[in-house]
Amino acid sequence: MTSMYKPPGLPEADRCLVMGVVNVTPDSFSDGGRWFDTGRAIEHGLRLAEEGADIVDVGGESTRPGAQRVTCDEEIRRVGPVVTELARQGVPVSIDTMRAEVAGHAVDAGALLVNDVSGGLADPAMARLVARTGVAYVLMHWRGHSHEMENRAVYGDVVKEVHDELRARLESMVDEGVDPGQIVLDPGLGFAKRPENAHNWALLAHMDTFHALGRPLLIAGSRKRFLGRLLTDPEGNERVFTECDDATLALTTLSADRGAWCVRVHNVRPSADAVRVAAAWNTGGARLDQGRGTPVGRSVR
Ligand code: PMM
Repeated sequence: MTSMYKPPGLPEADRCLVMGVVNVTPDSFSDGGRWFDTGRAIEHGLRLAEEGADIVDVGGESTRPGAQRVTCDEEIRRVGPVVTELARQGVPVSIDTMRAEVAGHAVDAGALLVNDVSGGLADPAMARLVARTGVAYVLMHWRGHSHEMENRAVYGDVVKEVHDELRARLESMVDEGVDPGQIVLDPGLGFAKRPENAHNWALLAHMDTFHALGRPLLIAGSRKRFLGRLLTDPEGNERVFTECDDATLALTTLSADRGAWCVRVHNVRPSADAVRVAAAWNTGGARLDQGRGTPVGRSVR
């Protein structure tokens, strides 16, 4: 099953897309510090595109639980040159930001997608920016900034509440002039969701509920703590995130099979293969028979 929706300006494929992550930060969940240098971040983004990323997501602010915010100027300093250079080299770029000003800079520099983990709640100017530019927009379920999200992870029925809150945000963005066709929804795995309460698994088990909102879905569980928690060893030690890429791959395969529009991952190549396997399986190889295939990677230089 593949998603039937095509947000504007983004790559099209008859399969789930893969978004590769470049965190230009010293302190992210899962790869903090490794690409905190403009040159290395650009090289990494190019490598992810060559490994099969359909979109490269560039972020300059960590959203790990407890993280403090960076200033807007610092965020622009981190992501600006990376977005500019990747876009110049033909890579489809997404900007991971909660700030309209950063998003505006990135769109001017060639970003095709604004990935806002706050779903428009952190910056009241975001909806206007998205409406004015017509850029594709990921609206994620969010209940507050990193320092407060743990306390807000309280649910009676997590699936219903996340669904209702996403729908309310979707309606609010549309009221502010955004075309619904621009919007991709994301249940926000790990954001105000507690790994010990199975919130994340409940959301994944009910993807059909989120499909019913009528928009493409982005699933971003790569290396998140609920995977490490699931893989706790007999001594009670959670699996560290660096050892969660096989579990992430399983998540990609299942998400693609359940109709996700895109998965966001740190280790691109295995997921790029998996989405092709899922598509071939679900079409009985129909597209392969037509000789079109689904080539991995792109020449970007
Ligand atoms: N998670 C992180 C960052 N950006 N964007 C979307 N749309 N959805 C997510 O769940 C999401 C995101 C945090 O993960 P990282 O710091 O390991 O990249």
